Formats: sequence, structure tokens, C-alpha cells
Amino acid sequence: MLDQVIKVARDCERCVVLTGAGISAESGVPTFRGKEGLWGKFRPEELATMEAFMANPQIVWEWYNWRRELISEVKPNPGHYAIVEMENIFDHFTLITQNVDDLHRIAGSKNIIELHGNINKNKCLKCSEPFPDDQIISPDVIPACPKCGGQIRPDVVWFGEMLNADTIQKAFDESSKADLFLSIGTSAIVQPAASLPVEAKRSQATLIEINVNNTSLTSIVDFFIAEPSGEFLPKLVEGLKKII
Ligand code: BV8
Ligand code: ZN
Repeated sequence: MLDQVIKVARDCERCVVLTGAGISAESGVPTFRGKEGLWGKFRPEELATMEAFMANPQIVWEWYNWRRELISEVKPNPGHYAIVEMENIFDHFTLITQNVDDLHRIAGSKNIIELHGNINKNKCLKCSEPFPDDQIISPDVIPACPKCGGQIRPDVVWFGEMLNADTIQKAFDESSKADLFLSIGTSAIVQPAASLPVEAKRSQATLIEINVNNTSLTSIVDFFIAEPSGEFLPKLVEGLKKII
């Protein structure tokens, strides 16, 4: 399968990669819906929503700080680094991530579309002013906005919240122009992100899925690679570098 994928990929010019929590699993970041997943103890509706934050700001704030703590101790894995190299292999390369863990940027990826925001960023609930990154935030006291005194919240997209219009538009534009689309480590459940690979397929891209489990996307992909992304991606990049 690797040789077939290399053969197809080498003739492609516009490559788009969509990643989900699975790309960070080998770094030790729990996925959302896996058995050891973040949601194992909670349900998405309980915590990653505006309603949850309004009802229990303290619990939501502490959950995000627990995740920030956890993410601050992990490193990118070979899958992240292979994606960095892909930027130099394809004429046009776009990385779209659903993850908020910042590991792609830390690994060195440049052109990243962060669909759901970034867990290390905060903003004001009231005036949306970004909260300065260098301000120390205590794990259990929610800071007040220096500009208007409003409550600070994590700058991520919660369930039920709209994604940034320009961000999602750019993601769909790139997906519709791709001739190669890799869906990596995502259960392809969360919308509208899960529609991006479908859009690419509709626009005649070759669609490749890399996941340790089948997903709702698997039945429409051209190649399904049932391997951990941290193992398959470095082999793919090594193979492409040899022939390009
Ligand atoms: C919106 C930030 C609309 C917060 C997240 C249709 C259209 C529009 C909306 C909806 C719709 N249908 C339903 C909705 C509502 C909702 C939704 O999609 N719900 C789902 C549960 C059905 N969507 C929304 O609310 C979105 N908003 O569109 O609003 C709207 C319209 C009008 C007016 C107002 C609003 C907002 C969605 C964004 C939510 N925020 N994150 C935070 O992180 O705290 S989503 C969250 O899930 C993460 O970002 C995560 O990345 C994302 C997706 O999950 P995955 O990444 O796929 O992770 P998962 O664990 O599920 O899967 C991991 C995969 O990896 C598995 O398949 C596993 O097998 C695999 N894997 C594991 N290890 C490896 C591996 N693969 C390879 N290698 C390995 N080693
Ligand atoms: Zn404010």
C-alpha cells in the first residue's frame, strides 16, 4: 500500500492535510473519543460548551488548565515532523488541524489553519480582547479582562459556536482545490471539519485516510492506511523524498 500511495502522491501538486486528535496520540495527548479519551470522564456537552462555562466556569476553567498542563509536558511525535517535511515536498501544501494543542506549530509547521483555536490562547468573554499570553494564569482563579473587566475564557471553538468564517472558508477553498487530501487521526465526526475531506473527494482529489480505526469516512476513501500516523507518515515522506 505504501508504494501505491507514494506513486499517486508524487504526481500531486496541491496537498491538503487534515489532522485530528489521533496525530497527537503518540505524543501522549488523550484523544477525544478513544477509550482513554478526554471525554472518557466527561461528555463534550458537559465541558466544551458556552453553557457549561456559564453554568460552571470554575470546572471548565480547571479542565482546560489540566489539559494545558498535560500538553505543556508533551512533545511533537514523528507524525508531526513528517508533516513539517511535507511542506517542502509539495508545490502547494496546506495543513488544517482540528487540534488545539499547538504541537504542529511547535514541530515547525508554518502554514497552519487552526479550525478550533488554540488551548494556550485566552480571550475576553465580553469584548473578545485577546488575553496577553505572557500573563500568568492561575489554575483555579479565572482572570478578569484588563480592558473591560469581563471574564476570560479559553480561545477555542466550543460546541455550538461558529468557527471563524474566514478560517473555515479558507479550509474549504483549499480542500476543493486539492488533488491530494490526507485525513489523519480524526474520527470524522465533528462538523464542519468532517465535511472537508468530502469536499476534496467531490472535487476529484485522491483521498487517503490514516487511522488505527475505521471511521465514517473510510467507505469513501481511495486508500485506507490502518497504521499509527507516527509510523506511516515518516515512511511516506522518506519514500517521496527519494523520488522527488
Ligand atoms: C458549528 C475545541 C454550528 C474545544 C472542538 C453539522 C453542521 C454544523 C454543526 C454540526 C453539525 N452536526 C452537529 C453539529 C454540532 C457540532 C458537532 O459536530 N457535533 C458532533 C459531536 C456531532 N459542531 C459544532 O458545534 C461546531 N460548531 O458548526 O456550529 C452553528 C451554526 C449556527 C449557529 C451556531 C453554530 C463546532 C465544533 C468545534 C468543537 N470544538 N475542540 C476543545 O478542544 O476543548 S472539537 C474536538 O473534537 C477537538 O477539536 C477534536 O479535534 C475534534 C474532533 O475530534 P477528533 O480530532 O476526530 O478526535 P477523536 O478522539 O474523535 O478521534 C481521534 C481519532 O484518531 C480516532 O478515529 C482514532 O481512531 C484515531 N487515532 C488514535 N490514535 C491514532 C489515531 N489515528 C492515527 N494514528 C494514531 N496513533
Ligand atoms: Zn474584555
